[in-house]
Amino acid sequence: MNTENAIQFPEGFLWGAASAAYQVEGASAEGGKAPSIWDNFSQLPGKTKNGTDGKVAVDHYHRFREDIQLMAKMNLKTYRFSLAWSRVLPNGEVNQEGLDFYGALIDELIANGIEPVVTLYHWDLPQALQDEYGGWESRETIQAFLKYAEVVFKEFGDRVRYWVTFNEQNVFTSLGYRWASHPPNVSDMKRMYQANHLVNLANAEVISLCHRLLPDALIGPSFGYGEVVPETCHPQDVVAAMDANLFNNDWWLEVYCRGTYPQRIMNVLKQLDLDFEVTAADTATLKAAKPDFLGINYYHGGTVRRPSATVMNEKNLEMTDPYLMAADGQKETPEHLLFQSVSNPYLAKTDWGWEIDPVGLQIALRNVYEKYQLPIFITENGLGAFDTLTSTDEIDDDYRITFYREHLLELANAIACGVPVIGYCAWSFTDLLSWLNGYEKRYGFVYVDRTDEDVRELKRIPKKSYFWYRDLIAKNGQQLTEEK
Ligand code: BGP
Repeated sequence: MNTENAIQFPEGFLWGAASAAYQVEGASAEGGKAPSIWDNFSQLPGKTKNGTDGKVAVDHYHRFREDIQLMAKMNLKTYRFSLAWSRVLPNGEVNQEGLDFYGALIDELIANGIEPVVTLYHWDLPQALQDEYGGWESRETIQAFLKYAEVVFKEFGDRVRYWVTFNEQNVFTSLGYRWASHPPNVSDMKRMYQANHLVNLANAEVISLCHRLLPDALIGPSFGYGEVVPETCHPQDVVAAMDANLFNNDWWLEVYCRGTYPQRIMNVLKQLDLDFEVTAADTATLKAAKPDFLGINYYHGGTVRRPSATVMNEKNLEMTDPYLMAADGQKETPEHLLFQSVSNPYLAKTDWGWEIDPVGLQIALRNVYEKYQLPIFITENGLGAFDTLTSTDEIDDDYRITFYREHLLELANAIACGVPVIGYCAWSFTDLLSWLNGYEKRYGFVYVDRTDEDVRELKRIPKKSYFWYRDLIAKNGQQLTEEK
């Protein structure tokens, strides 16, 4: 289906932009804030690009009023941001200055007609919880998370309607516990699956808590979703893509939406001794919680083929389920025998090699909705690029406008196909710190003048895409039709 002549976004569609505390706030040791795991991890040699960190970031902590004025002039309807848990409860006790900061931010947004969308956890666990309990490997951390959530639900629940539980659980658990490229800097798949289970419990419990305390609020996780497609129509490639979607997407979405783990993966994990304990009480907790919406962060999907002939032949596995035949005790990675990632020759790539796949957004939205039947909120989508200032201090980021236009057309197609989409948060409003790529991988509608090494004046300069998005919002997306 296409919407050539009539692009329709729902009345009240939440046009927005998103950020995360560690990536924008700075003031990492001000206002009573304690260190988070990211404050410490970024100081480890070689972990981030040029040792970049969030000490100053783009100084949103001190400049949020200026930033919100820019948002208002852009017609932004919503702003998704995260609370730094270590600012709110630095050492387990409430820090009034931290609450006051977020209270002022929320009030300023509302005064400017901008709906706040608050993420509870965008990766910056208080370091004290990591040190004391082992972070997400301990059920104590779930209790600490619930205490923190209760504080902010009670404090801001009268003004905040939309809450996001965890940002990209799939990303922070795998980068943190498998690839050791995020804190807590661990490379151990058994520990990863265990930590992931506890985060699932925390997610479920905080949703139930929110529903108890704030019956009118809407809460859900933000998941980093990428649809996986087969490289060819070879039936084994199709099976490989099914498995990849299970491993990369439904492994989390099934738990969020149905409270159960896909049996296929549980079997594989058991075979590899990567399984983890799920008690009857855990299952009850997972099943009791139902998100009100699914937040989808969409950057790109993936393409896979069946495992190489070598792997298949070595194990004499052609045309059968490799896990039924795998030798006892082998320590392969779970994905190894099921699918191999390949690049998609039909797609262009960003300066950082990420595939650009707007149609993949339509596919993702339609599939997720068909399976899980929940309203969807696009909580992130954007393009990381090198932006350059012209001699007259402008940024002609036509490539970013093209990126957004193409993705929003596909979003409109998904809506036209019947997917209820609440809103769309571009990543990001201002330029900000990229976790591992420093300050030169720019995502914002607003340029922030700083480099990895030099904080400079942090001057804000709206880019060409800023004005394009402003006009788009003013006409609730109609401009996309005119531009076609
Ligand atoms: C998402 C994160 C964001 C943001 C974005 C861009 O996974 O939720 O916080 O960082 O990716 O990623 P990067 O900065 O690595 O380009």
